[in-house]
Amino acid sequence: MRHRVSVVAALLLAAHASAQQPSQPAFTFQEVMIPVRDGVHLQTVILTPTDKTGPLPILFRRTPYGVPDGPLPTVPTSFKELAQDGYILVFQNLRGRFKSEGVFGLTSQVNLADSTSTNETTDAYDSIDWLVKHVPNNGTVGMMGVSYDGLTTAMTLLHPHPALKAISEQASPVDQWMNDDMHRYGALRESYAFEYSVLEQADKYKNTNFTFETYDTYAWYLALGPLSNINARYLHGSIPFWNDVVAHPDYDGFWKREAWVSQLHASTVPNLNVAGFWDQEDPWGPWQIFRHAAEHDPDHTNFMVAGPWFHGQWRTAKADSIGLIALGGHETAREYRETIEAPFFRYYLHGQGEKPSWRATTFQSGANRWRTYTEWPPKDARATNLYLRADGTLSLDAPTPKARGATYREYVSDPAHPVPYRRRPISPTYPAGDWRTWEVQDQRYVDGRADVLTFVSAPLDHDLTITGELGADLFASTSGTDADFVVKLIDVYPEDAQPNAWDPEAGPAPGQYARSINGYELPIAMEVRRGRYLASDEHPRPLTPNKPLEWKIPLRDRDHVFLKGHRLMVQVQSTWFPLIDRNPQRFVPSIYRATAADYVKATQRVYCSAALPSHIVLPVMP
Ligand code: PG9
Repeated sequence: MRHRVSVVAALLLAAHASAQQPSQPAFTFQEVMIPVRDGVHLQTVILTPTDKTGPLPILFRRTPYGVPDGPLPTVPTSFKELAQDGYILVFQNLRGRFKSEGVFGLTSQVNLADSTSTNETTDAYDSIDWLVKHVPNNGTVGMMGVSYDGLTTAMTLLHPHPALKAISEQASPVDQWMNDDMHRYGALRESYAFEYSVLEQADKYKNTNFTFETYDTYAWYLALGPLSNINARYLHGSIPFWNDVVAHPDYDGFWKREAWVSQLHASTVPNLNVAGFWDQEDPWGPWQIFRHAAEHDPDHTNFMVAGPWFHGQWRTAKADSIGLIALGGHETAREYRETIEAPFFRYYLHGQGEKPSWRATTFQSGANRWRTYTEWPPKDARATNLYLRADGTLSLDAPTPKARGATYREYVSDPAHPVPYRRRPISPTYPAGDWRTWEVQDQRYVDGRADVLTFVSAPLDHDLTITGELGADLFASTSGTDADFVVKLIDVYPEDAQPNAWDPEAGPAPGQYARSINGYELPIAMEVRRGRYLASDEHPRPLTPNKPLEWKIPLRDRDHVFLKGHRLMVQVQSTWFPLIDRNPQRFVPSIYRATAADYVKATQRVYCSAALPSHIVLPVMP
């Protein structure tokens, strides 16, 4: 198959359930070209299970990554739990991808006022209309998918076809300037935005992995210099989405139109939103869809599930760990599919079983247990400030005006030596590599760098549970006129969290020492903010050198237990490269037109005084 090796395509690509080759394929195969309202035809594959009779629901997925090119011999692992109930699987390439006609815009714009315009909402509507008329079915259609396929699923909420009875959007982005794949509050996700644009727009007929000249992509991005060199040296204006990114640095009409979720104000179709707490691509969108749909949800059809997962990990065979972090013997992916996803579609598409009684279900990390909530965030969570102290400690006590000593900590941020966002060498984003689990990487690799501030608490004398939305409230200044601040909240494991796995006489085998969680610094929440957008997303402004400002940095929804004996840590830094492009630290009208001379060192201060008390806001459960 032509898919990129990605969890996005895992529904099809996952290891097959059975090692034995069955005598007949699990699904029959049919390829059709479905016409939509503007006459474009979309390449669509219909897979009908061979072990079921009678009218079945259709489960539809719309993707830019390619569809199966033949019958599936066995049931894919990630679909096993659903397959027991029986679904006709339909896969469609988005307009402009592979054999689908039209142009692939890599866009989420929807103009509901113009019924003649086409977009992912109308293409889904027209395709469902065709499917229910041409494929024998039980009168119900469901949609589901991860990431781009989650986006095309979620966008049906804006104008659903009447036959669409349930969807599960999983890791769908909703506003690519605010968060998820392409930016974080206007700070460009350089490596992702660039490599993804190439992946999907270099060649209509395949997913294209950019070829780097250096083994370590950190070195490639650093040698690249200013971002304008991407077009000048490599793309030459050939990738439309990249051109859009660099033409629209600020939150202008282009990005606001892309933010399709701003048009969603009700739960229009029963929807199971799924998010990963360590999703390295789209951790934020599902929570926004959940909140927007909750604005009007009288029948309670809007649900949220979140777990300890990287992007799409809930579609892998087990997910009994993420990186080195074990999940208490739970096979979280299988358990999710068996006890949540399959019953959800069974209820809405087969009319069997019961509607979920909860609003949100999470797999709570640290404690490693499933939790259900009748409301999210739970009301009993109490906002609690964790203060950054000038002596490098963290404390629940605010600094007092009488406290003596330093009132801030400072470091020099140098764009010529940016902090790597994960340990070097950094593999390309696609295919494979270490991208999927970088968000759980042990942060000891930057601890002690002169341009990373570390604050750490005493060991906890009781478990500390945080459930709900977190945020950082930094008081910080820069000697420059623009700056980034990155905040990380970290769970520090005790030095003796687990017994050594080796014989004390023989010592560890090569590589084994680093595979322990003793002293591990596990990121729980990380985010960046860019100074030019502190006052306005639409109209960037220079910062006043050395003037302390309040930097509110949202750290998203979480459900984690810091166990007794663990310590909390906060790290603050001003580069996170090449995940986030380097801020020149000198204000320029557009960073995408900055020259090499614009990138300058700056001294950053983080204040820890009674008047300027930098802190993290934790939703602490009683
Ligand atoms: N994170 C990918 C994506 C989704 C939507 C838009 C752009 C990129 C994906 O994995 O599909």
